[in-house]
Order: sequence, then structure tokens, then C-alpha cells
Amino acid sequence: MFKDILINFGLNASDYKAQPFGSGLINHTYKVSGVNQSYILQQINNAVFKNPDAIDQNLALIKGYLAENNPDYLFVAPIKGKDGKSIIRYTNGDYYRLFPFIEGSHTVNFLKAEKEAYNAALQFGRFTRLLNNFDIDQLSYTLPDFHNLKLRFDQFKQAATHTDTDKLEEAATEIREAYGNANIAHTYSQIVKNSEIPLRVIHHDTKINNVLFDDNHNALCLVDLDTVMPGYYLSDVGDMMRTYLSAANEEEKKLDEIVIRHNFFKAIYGGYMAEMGNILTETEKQLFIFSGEMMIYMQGLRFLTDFLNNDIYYGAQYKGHNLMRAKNQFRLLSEYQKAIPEFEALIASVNKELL
Ligand code: GN1
Ligand code: MG
Repeated sequence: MFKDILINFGLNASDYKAQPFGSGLINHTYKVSGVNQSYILQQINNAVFKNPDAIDQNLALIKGYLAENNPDYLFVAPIKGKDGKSIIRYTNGDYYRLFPFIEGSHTVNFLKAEKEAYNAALQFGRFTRLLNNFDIDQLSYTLPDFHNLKLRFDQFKQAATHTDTDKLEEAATEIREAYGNANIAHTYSQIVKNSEIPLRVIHHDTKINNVLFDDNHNALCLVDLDTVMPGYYLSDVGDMMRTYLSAANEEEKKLDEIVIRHNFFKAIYGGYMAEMGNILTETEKQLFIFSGEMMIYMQGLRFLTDFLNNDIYYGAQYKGHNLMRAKNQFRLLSEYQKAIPEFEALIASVNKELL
């Protein structure tokens, strides 16, 4: 299989070795290593991304815009194959893409250094800033309603209504927590209904392993660009809060390990604002802390919904995996909410430093 796919890119498979790579939940990724150059080969999960060509078109438009306006920006776009397309449809119907491997880069799954949080936030902020004047109407929604919290809440309610009684019992606490925080979904709906904040070009998956670092904790570039599409900045900042603040990630079963690192909040704020501080509207800025609640709650709902729906989206490595992940996210949400006064004080102190 690799052989046929690599031929499309003018590569001879016998010169390369392919191994599974990374820890994404949705797409399958491999590193294709050669003597002089290595590549990242990725199979797009087209049960999730129903229109892979839309991804290709979005990335081509953005690549063109950045090449023209910011030629030094490192944008890791997929490589074009022999037919001029950077997405290959294999005979079995699967879609593949090939990216250059950035030498000297690595990904991080657990964030230890504050500097990495700052630099990652800076990179995500820079991306949106550089595309501030890009005409977002040109972009397709590669996953329609991806971060529509109202819809995610409705999907959870649907799942809770249709699941079996065993699951309802098993997840009773988390279902209660999901309803108990419904005000977050309500606030989101208000923001959208009143068009309080603008749509921007957003990455939509700012987990720390979607940033490539060098050995000095510098963020080199962003990867996993399939969900780049118009959205609210809350998505990107909120998902950083969700995945950078605690040293324990969403797979952690020992919930007491989920502890908020306030200095990492400061790093996210400082890094993102260094790029976006002059661009965000006052209303957007006021929602900075809300973004974390929104994204942590949404991820908790998504895992819980998937548990109730028999793991059809995320899959499960053990029984009750998605319920465990939901418990984890709801614990994180409650720790986050407790820390809000501290976050407010940190924002005030950073703003003062910037004056
Ligand atoms: C998925 O594929 P991956 O692991 O980068 C998901 C994100 C979730 C994340 C949770 C397309 O991202 O939205 O936040 O899992 N991506 C999609 O780990 O659903
Ligand atoms: Mg990923």
C-alpha cells in the first residue's frame, strides 16, 4: 500500500521505512524515513472529514496567501502529487497526504516547560494574526459545526435520552455535571446569537502535540491543519487552557493529579496576546477566561456523548474509556472554575506589565 501511495509523489518505497507516528485520535499518521529526507504520511479519517478535498482547498488558499504576504512563515502544507493534487485517493477509498518532515523537530505530549506554553500560544496567535486580512469567506467548513457548543449540548441530551439504562446509571454523576454546567452552553449561544465576536481563521485543535518544537523549546510551526477554518478565537485559546494548564492530560485516571498551574495560564495569556493583543476586540478580550470553560466543558460533553453512543467517534482502548475521559474533563472544569479569581488577577498583572 505505502508503495503505491509513495509512487504518486515520485518516491520509491524501497528507499523508505514507514512507522506509526504521533498520538492523534482521528487520523492515522506515519513517519516515512529516508536517508536524506523524511516525510509524514497521513490517512485522513473520512468518516469524520466527509469532504477531504475541502481541506486541500483551504490549505492551498492559505498557503498561497501566506507565501505572498509572509514568505518567511513556515507553513507545513501537504506536498503535491504527480497529478497536481496534494490528496491521494487510494483504490480502497482511503485518502492520504504527504508532508515534509521538519528535521530537528519533535512533538510534546506533556507540557513541562512554561516557555513551551508561551511559545505555542504565540504560534497559534501569530497564525490568526497573519491571516487577519485574509477573506475568510473563501474557506470551507471542513467540519461544519465543529465547535458549536449548543449543538454539542443537544447531541449529549439526545444520547442521554437514547442510551441504555446501564450506561445511564454508570454515567449518572457525569450526566448531572453536564446539566449542572449548562449555563456555559447558554452563554455560548448568547454570544453567537448576538454576533458579539467576529469569525477569524482559527486552527481549532491547539493541543500541545499539534505544535512542532526544537530542542530549545522554541515552537517551529503548527501541524494538524485539517480543522483550519473560520471560527471564534475562543476555540484556540480555550483548547490551550484545556490541554496546557494541567500536567495531567485527558487520559489521566488519577483525578487528583489534575492540578491547575497558574503560571501556565500566564504563559498562554502572554504568548497569545503578544500576537493578538492589538487585534482582539474588547468583547473578545473579556471572554478570555470563558474560553477555557467553553472548551473544557465541550470536550467533557463530547467524551460523555461518545460513551453514551458506544464509542462510535473516539473509539475506546478499555471499557468505560470515554466515561473516564469525561470524568477527567469535568474535574478539570471544576478546578478551572475554582481558579478564575486567580486568572483575573494574573490578567490584570500582565496587562499592567504591558502598559
Ligand atoms: C481529536 O485527532 P486529534 O487527536 O488531534 C479531535 C479534537 C479533540 C481531541 C481530543 C477532528 O483531535 O477535537 O479535542 O481529539 N479532533 C476531531 O483529544 O474531532
Ligand atoms: Mg492532532
